[in-house]
Amino acid sequence: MKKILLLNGPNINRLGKREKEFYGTFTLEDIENDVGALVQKHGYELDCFQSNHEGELIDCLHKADGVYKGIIFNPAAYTHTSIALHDAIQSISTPVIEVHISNVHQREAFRHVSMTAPACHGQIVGLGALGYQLAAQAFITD
Ligand code: CA2
Repeated sequence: MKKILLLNGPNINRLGKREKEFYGTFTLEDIENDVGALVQKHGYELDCFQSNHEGELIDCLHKADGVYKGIIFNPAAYTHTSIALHDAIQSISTPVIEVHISNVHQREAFRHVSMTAPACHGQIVGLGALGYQLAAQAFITD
C-alpha cells in the first residue's frame, strides 16, 4: 500500500492569487508537484483531490479507507465548522494528518477551533507549504 492521498478543501484552489501574507505565493499545483516528487523518491505514489464541496470531501474520505498509507488533509474553512468531516475521518481506519498553511492560532478566534483535529492522527499548522511535506514524511517513515 505505497500510496498517499493529498486532500484539500474549499478555496485552496485559489492559493497564490490573493491573501499572500497568510498563504504565500505558491499554488495548489506547486504543493501537489512538490509533495508528489518527495513521495516518489521514497517509492510512493500520490493521489490528489481538491473540492469546494463538503459532501465530495466526505465521499473521498470514505473511498480512501484502506487504500492509502495515510491522508494529508487541509479541510480549510470546514476545519472550523464541520462535524460531518470529523465523523468521516473518525469512520475510516486510514490515518489522517491535518495541515494548515497559516498559523490559525495567530488569526481570528473562529479559526482557533478545529472540529476535525480530534479525529486526526496529527496536526501541522503555520509552516506554509512545508507542512504538507512534513506530513508526507511522517507517513513515509512511519
Ligand atoms: O491555513 C490554512 O491552511 C487554512 O486551512 C486555509 C483556509 C482557512 O479558511 C483556514 O482557516 C486555514 C483558507 C483556504 C484558502 O483561502 C484563500 C483565500 C483567499 C485567497 C486564496 C486562498
